[in-house]
Amino acid sequence: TERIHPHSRPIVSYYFPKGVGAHHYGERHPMKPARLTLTNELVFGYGLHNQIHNIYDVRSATRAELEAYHDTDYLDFLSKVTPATQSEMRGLIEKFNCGEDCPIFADMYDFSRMYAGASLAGARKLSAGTTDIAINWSGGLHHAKRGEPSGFCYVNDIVLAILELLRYHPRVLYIDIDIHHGDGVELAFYQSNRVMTVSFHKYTGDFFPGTGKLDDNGYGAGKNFALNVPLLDGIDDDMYLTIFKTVIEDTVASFRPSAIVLQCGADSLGSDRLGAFNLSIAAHGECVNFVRAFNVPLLVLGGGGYTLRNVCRCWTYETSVLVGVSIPNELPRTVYDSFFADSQWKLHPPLSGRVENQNTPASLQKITISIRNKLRYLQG
Ligand code: ZLM
Ligand code: CA
Ligand code: ZN
Repeated sequence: TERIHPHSRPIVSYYFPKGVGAHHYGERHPMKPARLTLTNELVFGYGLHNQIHNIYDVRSATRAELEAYHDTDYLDFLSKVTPATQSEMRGLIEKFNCGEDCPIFADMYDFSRMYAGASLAGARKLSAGTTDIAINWSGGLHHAKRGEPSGFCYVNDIVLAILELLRYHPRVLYIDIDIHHGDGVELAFYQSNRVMTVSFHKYTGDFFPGTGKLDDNGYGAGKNFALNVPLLDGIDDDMYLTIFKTVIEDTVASFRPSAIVLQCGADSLGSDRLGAFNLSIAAHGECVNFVRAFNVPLLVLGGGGYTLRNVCRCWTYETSVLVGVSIPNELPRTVYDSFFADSQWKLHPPLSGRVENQNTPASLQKITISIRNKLRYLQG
C-alpha cells in the first residue's frame, strides 16, 4: 500500500550532534570534522532549519547499541585508549590496526558514539514512520569493521542503522556515492538477501580500500545482493548521472526496498583533496534528488569529503534538495566567510576539471549490461 502524505513536501528530520565538529584527527590528517560545523552553519545561514520539521541534537550511541555490530574486545579498546595511554597500549593499537589513517586522538570514542547515535536516531524515527527523510551529515563512515577501524572510520554507523531498520523493514537498499568502495557495509551484509548494497567508486588496483570489483556480488543467500560499479578517474557529470540513474532505477525495480540508506561521500566531487572524479555539486545533488523521488523512507548520511569548502557546500545544497526548496547561489554570510572567497561566495563554484576522464561510453555500457544481468536473478 502507498503511504498517503498529508504534506506535499516530505517530513524531514535533521540530526546534528552538538560538538561533533570540534574533534580533530591530528595535524595534517585529511579527515576534518570541522566540515560538519561549516555545513551546519550554511544550513542555518540559508534558513533551511525553518523548512525542516525536526532538528535534533542527539544523545550518543550507548555501548550496548554499538555491541549490536562491534566486538566487545574492540569496544573495550576503543573506550580505553587515549593519546595519554597509547604508549602502554602499543600492542593493542597494533592488534587493532590503528595507524596513520586511524590515529588515536582525544575523545575518539565520544566522537564515534556521537555520529553513530545520530544515524541510529534517524533509523529509529524512520522505523517509527514519523519522518520520511532523516539526515545525518556526521555519519556515513562506511569502512569500519566489526573488530577494527579502517579508513578514518572507527564504528560503522551505517551497519548499525541498517540493523535497526531491519527490525521493521523487510528490505533495505544501501547506496554509496563516496569515491571509495563501501566495503564495511558490503561485508556486514554480504550473505544477506534483505540488504542490497550498491557502491559507486574509483577502482584501480591501488586505490583504497582495493575491493569492489564488478563481479563481487555477495555470497550464499546474499548472492547478487551486492552490486559494485567500478569507475576510473575523471568521470564527469553526464557519464556519472547516466550510469547512476540506470543502475539505481533497475535496482529499485528489482529489489523493491522498503527503506533506503544513501551515503553521500563528497570526495566524489571535482577537486577533492583525496578524490579523482570530476562531479559538480549539482550532479552529486541530482543523485540525491533521484533517490528522494522514489518516495521510500530514506536515511541520508555523509561520508568522505576532503576539500572542506566544497563538502559543506555540497551537503547544504543536498539538504535543500531533500526539503524541496531552492536556495540562491549567493552564500549566506557566516563567521566562516573567508573559506568561500574562492568562488566569490557562491554555492556552486565552477568546476576546474583537472583530471582527464578515463571512462568511455563503452566501459560504462559494459558495467550497465553486466549489472542488469545480475539483477535478473533477483526476480521471480
Ligand atoms: N597511509 N596524515 C577514505 C579513507 C582513505 C592506505 C596509504 C597514510 C590517506 C591519507 C593520514 C597526517 C572515506 C590508504 C596512506 C598516510 C596506508 C588514504 C595522516 C594523508 C594523510 O597526511 C596525512 C600525518 C593521512 C592519510 C593521506 N589515506 C589518503 N588516502 C586511505 C584511506 C575514507 O572517505 O571513504 C570515508 C570517510 N588509506 O590509502 C595507505 C594505504 C596509510
Ligand atoms: Ca562508494
Ligand atoms: Zn571516501
